[in-house]
Amino acid sequence: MYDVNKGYELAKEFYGQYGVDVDQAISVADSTPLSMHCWQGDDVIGFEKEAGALTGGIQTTGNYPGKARTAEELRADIEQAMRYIPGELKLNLHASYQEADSFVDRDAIEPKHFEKWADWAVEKGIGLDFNPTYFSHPLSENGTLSSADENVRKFWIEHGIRCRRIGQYFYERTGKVCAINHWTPDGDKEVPVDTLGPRMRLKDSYDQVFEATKDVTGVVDGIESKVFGIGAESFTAGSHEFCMGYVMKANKDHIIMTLDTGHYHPTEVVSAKLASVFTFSDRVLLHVSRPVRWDSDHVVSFDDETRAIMEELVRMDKLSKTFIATDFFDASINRIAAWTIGLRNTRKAILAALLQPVSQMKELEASGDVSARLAFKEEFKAAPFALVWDYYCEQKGAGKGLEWLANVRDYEKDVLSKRV
Ligand code: RNT
Ligand code: ZN
Repeated sequence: MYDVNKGYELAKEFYGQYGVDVDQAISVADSTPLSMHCWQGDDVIGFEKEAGALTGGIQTTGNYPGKARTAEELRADIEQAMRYIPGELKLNLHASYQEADSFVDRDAIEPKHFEKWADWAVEKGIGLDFNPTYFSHPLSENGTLSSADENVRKFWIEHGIRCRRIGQYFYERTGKVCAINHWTPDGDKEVPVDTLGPRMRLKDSYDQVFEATKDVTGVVDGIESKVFGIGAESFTAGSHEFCMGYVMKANKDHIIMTLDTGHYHPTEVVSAKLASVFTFSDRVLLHVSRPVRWDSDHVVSFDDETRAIMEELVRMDKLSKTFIATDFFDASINRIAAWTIGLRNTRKAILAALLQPVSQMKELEASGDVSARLAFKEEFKAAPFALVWDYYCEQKGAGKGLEWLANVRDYEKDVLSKRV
């Protein structure tokens, strides 16, 4: 039987050689909130009474049996996954996950339609984050906040306003700041002749949303850009330059950038952007995902880029200034396994980044010893952080290694497979 304590002791000796405090690393990794996205559990469909297909240029692929069909089922599945994800969590909801008794359109949603989610979060002692759903709706087919149709634009502005009020409600119920993420799919299959008009309207719409809700407290707003979506390959109103420009010009504490790891050209990486953003902004919202050749939203992997992002945040001392949210949707595997793997990887990357002698590495760099800098960076790629990870997971009751897999299989057999 593998003894995690032995591994932990050995790892402590290893890291001790470099002055790295293992317990401190565990404690910081553990208390860094991760916002777990609800939409992995039902393929981004939600519970509106007239829910239609997923639109907006994003796509889930796969037809793995057992997806949640009701909010009760989704909460039960989230609870399952949460058992195997150690550390502080929040739940990230989309407006389309409302629980009104009868159909309530997006421009009419109110806090009461999310009361059951709030009750559940309070009972679990976790925070809630939120997202306006500017897609998968009959009025979202030709643009939302950037639409040239003033009635359509008004509808979505009202949706944004309603969402900020619901964000405040979540803050009041949970006592934790609600991070709201604004992402619009607005774009075009071809490059439009007028590329400025949609941007001016998008800017005006955000201005109106924020102006109408300037009394709202306990909310921060991420503005998420994207390079392109399916069907809108040539033009995106909310491009990176647009969103960065909007956030910087707004110059308000609560308006920040959202960087989604799948939303850039394939050779661009978010890890290389963070320091520039933090030069001009105090906080950032991250959507951790895994783009495979495009914004495919694969389950987060413990890969070089995820690790590089967490290393950047740790080295800049910006972990506590970053709202870290996951954003992926894989319908080809057990959805609870997807959550567990993706969220564990995200947390593991944070821990691995913390288990490095950052101040010593900074000193070497400052003294011009770039050979040692490279030697250190390379050495810690294969340091025994997995031993610390296993110990931590066991301490938290989340199960070391792959222990969670048997439980997820049991739940699939007992619960998921019965959903038809
Ligand atoms: C889409 C964006 C957006 C969505 C969620 C569901 O490309 O990443 O964040 O994934 O809002
Ligand atoms: Zn995203």
